[in-house]
Amino acid sequence: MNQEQQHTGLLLLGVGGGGCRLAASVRAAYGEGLRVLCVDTDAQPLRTAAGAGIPTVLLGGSRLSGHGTGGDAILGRLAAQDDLETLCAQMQDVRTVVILASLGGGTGGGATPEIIKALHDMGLATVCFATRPFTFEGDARAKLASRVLPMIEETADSLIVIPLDDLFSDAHEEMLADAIQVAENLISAGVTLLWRLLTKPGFIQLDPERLHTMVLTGGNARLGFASASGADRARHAVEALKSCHLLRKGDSLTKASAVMLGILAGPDLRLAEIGEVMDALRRHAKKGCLFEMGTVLDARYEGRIELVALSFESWSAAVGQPVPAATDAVPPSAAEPPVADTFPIQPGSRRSRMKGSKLSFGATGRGKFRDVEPTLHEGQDLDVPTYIRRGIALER
Ligand SMILES: Nc1nc2c(ncn2[C@@H]2O[C@H](COP(=O)(O)OP(=O)(O)OP(=O)(O)O)[C@@H](O)[C@H]2O)c(=O)[nH]1
Ligand SMILES: [Mg+2]
Repeated sequence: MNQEQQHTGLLLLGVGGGGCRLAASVRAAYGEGLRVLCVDTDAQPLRTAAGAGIPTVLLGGSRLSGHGTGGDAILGRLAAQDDLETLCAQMQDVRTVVILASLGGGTGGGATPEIIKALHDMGLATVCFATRPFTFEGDARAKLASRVLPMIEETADSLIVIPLDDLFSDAHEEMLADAIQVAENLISAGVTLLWRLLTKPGFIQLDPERLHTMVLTGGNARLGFASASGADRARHAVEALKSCHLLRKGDSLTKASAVMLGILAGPDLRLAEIGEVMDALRRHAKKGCLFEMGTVLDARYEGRIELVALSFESWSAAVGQPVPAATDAVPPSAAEPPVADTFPIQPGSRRSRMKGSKLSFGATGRGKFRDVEPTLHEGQDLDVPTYIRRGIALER
């Protein structure tokens, strides 16, 4: 681990195929200074990540032999429980974990809530960026994502949901076969910029400590970004940010209780332009909204201004993101039990952490899932992570 990585206490964690590809792409854009870890049930994406010098942890190797879950979120969850100990051992000097997961598959959907819960129980702050599948991927993936989101929300300090449909409409592209690639590039640009704001000296630097505080107090957020060049670029960039689908066309900014804004530009960025951006956003936001701002100056952005915003507001994945209506609705059946039933988790909520209580797994409440029957398998309660069941002490 190099000094830059150690200093920030930040770790980027990719979970599942999509999450790992995103993490690798942020790392490629950012460079060596970014501390990243990729975890998956499928050995193939991990080999690719390892080839790029990224540390990896294979989940559930003993049960899945490195072949992935084939879309089974229960297997994803069990696989995560099998290897939580190895994963948590990678957290030395880490204070805040930024998780990237693409929901819709078995690993991103099943393993992510388990992992976040374990990190939370270690006392780490967690920020989860989760993509929701494109509508064209079908109803089953959309439903799986919708059921997992409340579980992540319950345990993560901050959840940032990125509906791929919205992202794609911001990209102003036709639906193309490479839609996922376009989406991936955009998300990785947003996360890279956020990371650079936190770690690279700019005109005004955001520090990881503030992010840490903001995610603990701010809760859920939406991510938005926009760019503009030419005359009047500051005004155009703000207008573009305000019309960004990911920020609900400005609605999210209006409702935000806190906004973390990054300005990426070339050395030609003028002070007046920073003022113009901030004034316009302050006018747009509600009274008393807290703003944190940082800049990254990079010669490659000469002539351009890029804005990335994390807009913290109160919303719930459970109620705010309805499942798209099924066209060929299938009645609920034993073939598809609700995920909340099949893998109830015992989250320590961010609220209980805010009270300063250090939680152990046994002491945490079951949150929204408290009335759900435990998942018993060969006499063991699978809702209890493996490292607790086996009495393994984790290094803190
Ligand atoms: N960013 C990105 N997202 C992807 C990619 N492929 C799939 N996705 C998205 O990620 C969702 C989950 O797919 P995967 O990441 O392949 O699934 P997984 O988490 O690895 O789970 P399993 O393979 O089922 O164990 C999909 O529904 C897509 O929305 C990709 O190449 N890049
Ligand atoms: Mg996979």
